[in-house]
Amino acid sequence: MDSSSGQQEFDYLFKLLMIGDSGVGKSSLLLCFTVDDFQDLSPTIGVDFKVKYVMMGGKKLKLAIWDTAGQERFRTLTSSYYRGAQGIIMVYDVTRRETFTNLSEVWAKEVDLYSTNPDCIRMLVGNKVDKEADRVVTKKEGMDFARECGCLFTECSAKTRVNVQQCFEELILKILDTPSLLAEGSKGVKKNIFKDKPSLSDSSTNGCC
Ligand SMILES: Nc1nc2c(ncn2[C@@H]2O[C@H](COP(=O)(O)OP(=O)(O)OP(=O)(O)O)[C@@H](O)[C@H]2O)c(=O)[nH]1
Ligand SMILES: [Mg+2]
Repeated sequence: MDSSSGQQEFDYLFKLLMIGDSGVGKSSLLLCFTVDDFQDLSPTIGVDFKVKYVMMGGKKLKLAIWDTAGQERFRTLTSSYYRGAQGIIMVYDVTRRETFTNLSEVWAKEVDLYSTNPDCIRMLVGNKVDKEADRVVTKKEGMDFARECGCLFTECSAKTRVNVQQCFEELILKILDTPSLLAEGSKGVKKNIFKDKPSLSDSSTNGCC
């Protein structure tokens, strides 16, 4: 997957959303994917987003990736960002079981309630596999839950970068393979993606609301 940050031309615009409990590493995964960096980040306040341009399947793609706060006090705000997402990444921490059980208790329910796109591709991600000694959720448990929900699945580490690029790549390839999502992401309807948030600049590389 080739990428560059200065491009403005693109064939498709895809909206991706990251959800999951606070501290599971959503912002860290996004930082790793967009700028190949790892830092000790503060909890996200409200919603953040980043834009990344990639070349995949011979197409130029503009990815608008929304990174929501996992803290419960932001839940009402973040629920509005599910609208129009073509891909949703649900993250848990393999060393904290409650972040895994909350997938069915909280996050899958949020997706059912707020996602407007029936064909939206969902990816389940078990993060922090670098902390193998502290692992409490097995890979099989993750795979079984993903199968139950009809999600893609991967385990990765934002710290060591293992599987992070592949995670996003697999999700995007699946979106590219879904005609209804491809149609939505085509240039003709790109404005719809930002329709509900008119104050955000289309040319920003990141921002916060
Ligand atoms: N060891 C390890 N630590 C990680 C990994 N990913 C994130 N962390 C750490 O986990 C903490 C939380 O990471 P964040 O990316 O801020 O988590 P978040 O899901 O965005 O949290 P909220 O914004 O509150 O929803 C930070 O201290 C990160 O450095 C990882 O793969 N391995
Ligand atoms: Mg965050």
